[in-house]
Amino acid sequence: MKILVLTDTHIRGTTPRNRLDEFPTMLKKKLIEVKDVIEKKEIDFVLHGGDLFDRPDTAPSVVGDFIHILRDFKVPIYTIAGNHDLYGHNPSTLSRTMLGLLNASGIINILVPDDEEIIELKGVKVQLNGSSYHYDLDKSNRVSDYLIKKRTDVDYAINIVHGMLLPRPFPVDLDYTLLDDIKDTEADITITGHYHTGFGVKRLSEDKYCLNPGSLVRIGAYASELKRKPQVAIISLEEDIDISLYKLKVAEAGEQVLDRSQIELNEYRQKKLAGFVQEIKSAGSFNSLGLNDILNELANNKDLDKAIKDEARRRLEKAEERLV
Ligand SMILES: [Mn+2]
Repeated sequence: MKILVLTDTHIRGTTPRNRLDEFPTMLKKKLIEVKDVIEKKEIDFVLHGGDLFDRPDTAPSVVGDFIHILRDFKVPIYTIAGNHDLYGHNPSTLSRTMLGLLNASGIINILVPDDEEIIELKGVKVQLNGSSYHYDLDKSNRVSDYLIKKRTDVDYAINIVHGMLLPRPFPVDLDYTLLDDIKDTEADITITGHYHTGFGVKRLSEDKYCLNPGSLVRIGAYASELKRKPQVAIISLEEDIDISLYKLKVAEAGEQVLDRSQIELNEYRQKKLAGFVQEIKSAGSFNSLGLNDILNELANNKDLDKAIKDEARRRLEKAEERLV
């Protein structure tokens, strides 16, 4: 059985200001290459890690264009909702979104945590579970979305989560889950999206794997994105698990598609923000640099006037937005 994995396609009809090329055209080219890989490697089905769309209300004309390509995959597509697929990052809005519409029309299939999909092909039986984005994911040591039970009658179990699963701690305030925290999962392969840089293939143990091939698109103007070549993963399930990564040939070098001046602007803003946080810290007795802590302490600080508090909140919000 062969499975192709891709994530965070962020389908949209416009070009982000960080990009130098025409984003929708390039994304179509990439997905057509994915279609060719599906044919050539005789892929049985596709797993998508969420954020299929950049917005929940993507224009019907744009969705229509991309539906043509997804249907050309000619294999089932299983996915989960990413935060960008939903209104206000709220899972209960799914039925009103374009992703919800694609699910209702059978173009894609949304996986859920407790009711696994069973696929039996070429003598291999696989269980698929999935967790869409929700508010509590990755919050305060909550790992339950990553821990699934494997049925006794399947050969392999795969769990796909739109969460911030990372190989090592992140140096900024951000909710995340570490690979080390999910060692108790019975999933043979845990797949994530959300973290656009990705971490490729990692082993949780002798025979358990974690996979995040990284976003298929480069939207963020960060130095690390300049070096990254978008890729998909191909999982082969037979007697053993084999996972390989395939870099897209149509994807151009980072310098060709990302605007360096935007990257420099972002770095400049980050430095200014760090300086601002330092100033705020010295104006109050802030014990921690966590975003929520800063917001709470700001609310309780009686020595800062309202305009400063509002400006601080606005800048913190903007800084957080850039981390997504
Ligand atoms: Mn994303």
